[in-house]
Amino acid sequence: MLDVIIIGAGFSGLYQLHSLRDKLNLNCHLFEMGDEIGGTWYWNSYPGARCDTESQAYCYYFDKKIYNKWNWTERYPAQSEIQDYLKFVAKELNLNKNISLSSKVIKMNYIEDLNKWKIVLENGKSIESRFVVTAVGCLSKPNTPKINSIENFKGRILHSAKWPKENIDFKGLKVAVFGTGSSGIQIIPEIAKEAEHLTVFQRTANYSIPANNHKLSLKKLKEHKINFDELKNISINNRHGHPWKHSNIPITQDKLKACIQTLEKSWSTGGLSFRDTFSNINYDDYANSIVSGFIINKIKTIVKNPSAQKNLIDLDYPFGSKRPALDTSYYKTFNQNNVEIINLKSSKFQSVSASGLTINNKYLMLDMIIFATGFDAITGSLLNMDITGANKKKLSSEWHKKPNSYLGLQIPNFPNLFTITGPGSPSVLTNMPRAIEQHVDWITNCISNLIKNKKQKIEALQKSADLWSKKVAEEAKKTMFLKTKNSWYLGTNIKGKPKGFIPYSGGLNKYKIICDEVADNNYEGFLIS
Ligand code: NA7
Repeated sequence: MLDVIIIGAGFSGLYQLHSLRDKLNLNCHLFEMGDEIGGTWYWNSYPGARCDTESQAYCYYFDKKIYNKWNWTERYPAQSEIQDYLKFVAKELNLNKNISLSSKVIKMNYIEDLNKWKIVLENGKSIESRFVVTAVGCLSKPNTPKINSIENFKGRILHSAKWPKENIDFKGLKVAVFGTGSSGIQIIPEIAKEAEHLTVFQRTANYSIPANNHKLSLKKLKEHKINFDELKNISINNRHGHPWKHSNIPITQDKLKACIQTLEKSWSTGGLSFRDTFSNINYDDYANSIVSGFIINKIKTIVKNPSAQKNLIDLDYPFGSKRPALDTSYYKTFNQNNVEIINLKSSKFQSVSASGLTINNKYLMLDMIIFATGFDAITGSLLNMDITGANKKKLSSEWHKKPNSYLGLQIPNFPNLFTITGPGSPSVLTNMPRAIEQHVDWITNCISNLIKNKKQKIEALQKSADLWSKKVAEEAKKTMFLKTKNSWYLGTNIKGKPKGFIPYSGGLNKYKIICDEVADNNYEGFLIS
């Protein structure tokens, strides 16, 4: 029997394997369903796929030597470069020998009288361990919409999150893209460069900030390495785990002109730090309306076609209540003659045939349909595994009404099972590697503590999870996140999914203090036996 099974070979699984195997000397094995390591960066290999966090921060901080050895080439790392980076780290730490690829976990159950977990792979093989750590990612179960009569279509259908590994030539093709979230916003300008015609189906317009991506100079790269300790310190104290300091200046009516000038500067710098230009953008209706209006004006200036412009500014929710995107020429793409946008809100979708679809009584010939329609986020990949805990409790039943979890780390009735970046933790609201490192370190210390004290089992108490869920809901009320009815943060993009704000929005910095206090108070809220 193994000490620990880790599921998933993305950022979290790789670091968890290293920590438990090399720091605690445990017998660990990692199972990964992909044919290569990389997690989300293995699957999402669509044209234009790129991280929205800057490269100097979208990497591990736990080992300065590894940080210094790797050289990023661009301000925002592209998908292939991130995957290469993860392969490099796995090689540096000699992780591959404890990883099984093409090994999808389909089922796991806790054997109560023996206090162990049994996991079952798709190939029928089963493996047992004392602990299980899920490192399955928050955006790993793709959401493919059910479109009436789609099975009639004889052209190619692709999903951005399950992108094929071969090179796809869009030249001369008539392509449709469904979805204008971060993935759609990245893929659309790339396909528009080649396709004969591109039709974008927009259900909800999005606020997007220029990425202003560029090659990194050697000087900049050196600077990042010299400033590593400072970068790390700033990121740990940032609400979202990003390497910049929060502004403490609010947008106020009396200084509006100066505020707009500052927004202009931030806009030309580009990046997610735009959200933090002022202290109250994410909390105050007035400040937010100024920023939302600012972006709408930018869209109006960039997009020349009146009908495209009208659709792209059809924004009935405040900036930042849904995840804002970063783009490279997204809005400009709609000035191209080969690109059109159809607003699904005001359209009548009729039918799909072998070579196209009919919408608003108009037939549209298509060679390819691309879904950039997102994910069953945060809980989807956990529920995908058919998990049964103590007292024969199924995770799917336990989470039928809401995904209850203590700190996003453990679920009552599922002893010795840890969930990296699970529901109720800051996860998707952060620069993920920072949230992941915090979780992995906490889990590693927790298991180390159990071993040191000759304990066998740790389990979140029901009342701790209930209280934590309340806290998660209270924190969300203080933000703009509830000012939209629909977002994947709220679970509304998936039919039948419980509705409610899923991640902890109080900030990664505050969350870390809470987790550390829980551990210092002898794992308060957990039952250890
Ligand atoms: P998102 O952000 O969930 O975006 C998915 C997009 O697909 C969004 O515009 C959806 O509209 C749209 N969508 C979903 N279902 C449909 C149907 N049935 N028809 C038309 N359009 C649909 O996923 P992404 O992959 O872009 O980004 C996920 C995260 O990855 C991102 O936030 C970053 O953290 C990185 P909706 O807004 O739901 O109306």
